[in-house]
Amino acid sequence: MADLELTYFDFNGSRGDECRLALAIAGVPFQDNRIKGPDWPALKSTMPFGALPVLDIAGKGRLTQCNAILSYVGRAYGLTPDDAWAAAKQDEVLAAGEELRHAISVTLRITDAAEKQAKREALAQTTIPAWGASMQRLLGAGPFVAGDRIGVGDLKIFTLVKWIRSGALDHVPTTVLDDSPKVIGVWEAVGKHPAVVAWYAAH
Ligand SMILES: N[C@@H](CCC(=O)N[C@@H](CS)C(=O)NCC(=O)O)C(=O)O
Repeated sequence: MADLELTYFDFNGSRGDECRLALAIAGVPFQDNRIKGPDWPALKSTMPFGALPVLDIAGKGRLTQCNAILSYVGRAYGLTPDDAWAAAKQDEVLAAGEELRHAISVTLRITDAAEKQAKREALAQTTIPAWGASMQRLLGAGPFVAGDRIGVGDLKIFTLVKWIRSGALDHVPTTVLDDSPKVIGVWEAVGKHPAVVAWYAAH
């Protein structure tokens, strides 16, 4: 077993991808286990919370919950500031990011087209821009949450903005966060980070 094994689904996005990016930016070698959809039902019951991502750490054990994984990687490998206040500001972004992700994710399971459209329009008109405005108020001069040093909070913002701007969410305009330019700025800065460019070139 590798010292670190990150297990997630076989696509470049969401909760597992931000953990992969953290490890890649930190320059830590890890086994990148990518689970194909058909293999998931048999694996699900073997996961502590029946969900991914999970990080297996040699000599320690198995860690679940994307924010806990990001916090661990950040603290162990230099992507969370040493200062307690600055570290808590990263945690704040992680938690706020999961709130938005949850609000969007529940609409993925709606099967009634009219209901889905109504819920997505509410996200587009209220939930997402309000989240963007709140996040914008948290951010300073940038380009990253902590200034000129990338941290795990930036990866949370990056994967969320990437998802929203991908056009994958019907009834949610890709421009929905454009009134929050500092949030968009974090997405742009992470996307240009050399380690992120190199990671996506290889995956
Ligand atoms: N609270 C968990 C949520 C994990 C989660 O819901 N993961 C999704 C993928 S992003 C999953 O495993 N879905 C498959 C399933 O629940 O069967 C976290 O933050 O990691």
